[in-house]
Amino acid sequence: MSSKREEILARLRDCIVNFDIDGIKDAAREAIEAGIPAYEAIMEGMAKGMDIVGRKYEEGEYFLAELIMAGETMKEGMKILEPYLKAGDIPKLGRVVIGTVEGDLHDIGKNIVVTLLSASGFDVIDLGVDVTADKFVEAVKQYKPDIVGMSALLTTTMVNMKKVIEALKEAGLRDSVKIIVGGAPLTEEFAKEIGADGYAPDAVLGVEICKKWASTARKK
Ligand code: B12
Repeated sequence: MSSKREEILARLRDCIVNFDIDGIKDAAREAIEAGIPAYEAIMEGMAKGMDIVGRKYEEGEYFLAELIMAGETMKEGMKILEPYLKAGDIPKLGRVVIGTVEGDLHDIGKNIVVTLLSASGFDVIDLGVDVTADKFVEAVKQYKPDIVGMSALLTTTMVNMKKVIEALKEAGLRDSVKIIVGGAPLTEEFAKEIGADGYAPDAVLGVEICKKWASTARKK
């Protein structure tokens, strides 16, 4: 049983690293048939694969296309494993409310961030695109997230991130969340200027920052 378990978990991991969509479906089904809890198959199998993909991306061996393909492969595996997850099975790292800011319809990058955050164990509420400051404020009231993520791809819309932060301040909610921003035209300097807590030039580094925040929050 134990070696069979190891073999299936290794296959789940390798299928993510090699973007093997057919393979991941077979491996996910076999995991269930072999009695491996869905949670273990996700965290000890697929998520380990995503860690490797993230490292390869940082080292320049993989590029954006590979990140997207790994994310798609993970989604296919999740479709099979998710129905077997028991409520409360996954100890969540925290909750993230994320969206592309008002006036901006670009969501490819934001969606990668969403996929990687989910794969890392965050509970992610994706507000979609063209999200107004009011919608962000409402979502923070409703979902009480630990982190708010914002994406912008246009120089004309990145300024709307500041509006969201101001609106959160006005609603008395600013200090209840950490704020991370990203998107091609942004810089670390801009993020500081608007009062965000973090900025990342890519999804992998963004998730690392969120994980760091989650671990310091747990230590408190
Ligand atoms: C695809 C695309 C579109 C698609 C969007 C489809 C979609 N569903 O997203 C469509 C065709 C709709 C589009 C429309 C427009 N676009 Co356009 N588009 C692009 C393009 C080619 C690629 C963007 C992209 O997806 N990149 C790939 C993703 C993965 O990268 P990314 O978004 O940067 O995300 C990564 C990081 O930035 C980071 N990240 C992103 N968000 C976040 C959030 C957080 C919290 C964190 C931590 C990290 C993070 O992680 C991601 C992964 O590592 C870019 C050019 C370019 N090369 O960037 C132009 C570009 C962004 N568009 C541009 C323009 C001008 C427009 C239009 C105004 C064109 C027009 N005249 O109609 C419209 C605007 C529509 C609107 N209101 O939003 C300009 C912007 C110029 C500027 N500086 O403002 C660009 C730069 C093209 C150019 N060179 O002129 N576009």
